[in-house]
Amino acid sequence: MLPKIVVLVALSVLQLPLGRAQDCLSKQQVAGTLRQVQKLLSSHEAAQIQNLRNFKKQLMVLQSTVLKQGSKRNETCLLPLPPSNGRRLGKKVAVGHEVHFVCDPGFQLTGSETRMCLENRTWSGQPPSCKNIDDCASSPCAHGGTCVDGVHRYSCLCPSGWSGSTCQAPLHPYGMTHNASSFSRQPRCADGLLGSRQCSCDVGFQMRAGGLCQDVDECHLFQSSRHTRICLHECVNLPGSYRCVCPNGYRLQADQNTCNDLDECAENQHNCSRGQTCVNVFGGFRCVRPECPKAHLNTTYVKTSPLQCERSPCPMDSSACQRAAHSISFHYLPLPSNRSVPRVLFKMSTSRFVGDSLRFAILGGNGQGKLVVQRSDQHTGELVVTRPLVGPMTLEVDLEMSEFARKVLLGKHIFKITVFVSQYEF
Ligand SMILES: [Ca+2]
Ligand SMILES: [Ca+2]
Repeated sequence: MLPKIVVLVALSVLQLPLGRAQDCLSKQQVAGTLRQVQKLLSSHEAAQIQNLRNFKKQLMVLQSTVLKQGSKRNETCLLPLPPSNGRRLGKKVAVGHEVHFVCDPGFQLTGSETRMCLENRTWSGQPPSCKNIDDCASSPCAHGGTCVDGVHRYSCLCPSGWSGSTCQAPLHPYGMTHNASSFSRQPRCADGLLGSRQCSCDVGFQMRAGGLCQDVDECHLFQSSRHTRICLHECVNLPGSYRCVCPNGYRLQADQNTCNDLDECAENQHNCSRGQTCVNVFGGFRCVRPECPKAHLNTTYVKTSPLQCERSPCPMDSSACQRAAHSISFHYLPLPSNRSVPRVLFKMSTSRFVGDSLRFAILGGNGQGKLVVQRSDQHTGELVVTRPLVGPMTLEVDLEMSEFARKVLLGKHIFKITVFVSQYEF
């Protein structure tokens, strides 16, 4: 707008002297008028530049005021949490700043890798999460084995008769690859000095009638008797030797004849889901997720750990709630089959004993007649197996421990015991 006004003013000034010039203005007069107009234009130009400068200054002042106000109001976003199994890079949370996310090895990021703090004080993009890369996606376990996904690895739970990292190896490989003729072979013979001929058999073979070397069947010879048996579990005869084999869930030890339980929980070879607890048992594992009792007669329980429930505070007038157990804990005990008895399976005590006596009792379960509870000292009770338990079987028993002071009940605790008895005696 300003330049237009300036031009209009200039023209109107110019028009007056020019009008008169048509009558009688001298050349000098015209030149003087033009000089005046030039001066006028120059002064307008200077004023214009000054106006623009002032305008610029005001704009800068306004900008800095806005920025100052912004920082005063602390325009930041709340620092986002890193995803589980991942990390957050960057800590600046002011508007316009970015944070980045990366996942641990073996995990894949979904959501936004980079998020920016926006004007409205929220983060751009989607919250990131790190998902375990499914190492089982390629179905690597052969012969119907169950694949268990791990971090950057997988393991296979093999069906009966198969072993190996991908269940590729038959448990009785030698029995399959050796036919009957492998068990007899020609002797090694050498001519003696006086025309005699001496023959001998390889280790593990013995000379039979007809001059052939026949394999010694170590399994048949020794395995059948309890006193001479050479393998803890199964014996497989081989040409010139033998081999011990363990059932599924066990590992053959370095001595080549005993079998030890494989701890699937410790070695992460289980398929328990995230909310379950893995319990190692002899020859296998179990996935458990015990539940607290449902609310009943003003009594409610909350889970304080995967294997523990605590009673919520009782309403003032509820005596049923006051009498209920303060806490319930879950215990899982693995036991080989047919162990000698009597045998103490479990001991119970209280860490905060304030009364003068403790009482122990079996409340219920299917272990009656095989399990008893008794006091071992003033502060300890124990669960004892009194009859041999032949597996596979699962026994459940609920034990109650009550604390008294001058015959007044102070509190109760319930131990819910599950005994997993294995199929084998090891
Ligand atoms: Ca043999
Ligand atoms: Ca096991």
